Amino acid sequence: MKHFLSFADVSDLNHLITSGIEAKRNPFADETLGKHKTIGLMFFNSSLRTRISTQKAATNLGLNVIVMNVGQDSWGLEMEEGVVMNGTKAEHVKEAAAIMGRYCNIIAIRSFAELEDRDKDYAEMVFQQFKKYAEVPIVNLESATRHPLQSLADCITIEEFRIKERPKVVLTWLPHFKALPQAVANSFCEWMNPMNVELVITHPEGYDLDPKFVGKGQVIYDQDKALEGADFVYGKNWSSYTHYGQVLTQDPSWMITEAKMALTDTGKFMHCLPLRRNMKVADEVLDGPRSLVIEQAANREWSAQAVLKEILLGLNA
Ligand code: AN0
Ligand code: CP
Repeated sequence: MKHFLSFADVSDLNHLITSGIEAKRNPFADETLGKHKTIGLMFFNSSLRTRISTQKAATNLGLNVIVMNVGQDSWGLEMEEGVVMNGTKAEHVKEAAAIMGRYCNIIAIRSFAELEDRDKDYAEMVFQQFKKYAEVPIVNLESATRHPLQSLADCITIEEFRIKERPKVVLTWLPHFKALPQAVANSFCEWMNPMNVELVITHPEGYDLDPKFVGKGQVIYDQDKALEGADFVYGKNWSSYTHYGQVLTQDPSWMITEAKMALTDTGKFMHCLPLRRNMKVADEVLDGPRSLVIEQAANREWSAQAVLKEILLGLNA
């Protein structure tokens, strides 16, 4: 594996899932693979899980880790080419990426959607610029349109908890007052498509995702109907893709409660976290036996380890 930006960089999903599960059983089996190599983690946005799990996974593989909060620890970065830099950004990505590429053997980046200009967000400029100028493998720690390390952890979690050969997996939109990106939902769909699952997506009208990510997922606008017989309920809020970045409704009836979970086939509840309790999901679900959110978050370490291992094998080859 060279870069890890999206599912397109994965040649064998089953191998990656198995590698994650093996890392969980034996975290230090490859503890010398990253020896004398450095990974830089660059955060343009906040993080708890991604920051710590990726750092931990890299350490398990013997990598040195540098973590940087862009714009706080370092200078603000200009991404556009040919501009007069008379604004707040003190450094251009051309220099910053080239220099980071000299210090680091792998660069991992988190840079969320700004939710103002859809074409701009979906062009993924930050990642394209780092890929172009850093000349080392780039790892996606959540970009404007995707969160693939989360999706791999989700695949691992579903693999661990599936009872049926082909479980029904329902991605449901949840109510929230803030505009959040589509990245987690997009990516979840992108990774569920090749899995042996029945993928159903439910959300209010106006919240349709980019069809490129939906793939063979079935869209049902009636949440109760969609939840019928579900084995896994995957909750997430996202802002509108068509009315880009807008919050069209905060309808509280979309919150996941025990009554909603009762419609499923003793389904399990998943969410990438962070989440606001009793806005998106009721305490009774999160604190009850159906919630997988802690297991799911713990699996972020193993998804990161599986990906970093593939990249290191590529670098060492
Ligand atoms: C982010 C999002 O929705 O993309 C990160 C999720 C992992 N969530 C928030 O900003 C609350
Ligand atoms: N799920 C996830 O990526 O969490 P953080 O934003 O805390 O990293």
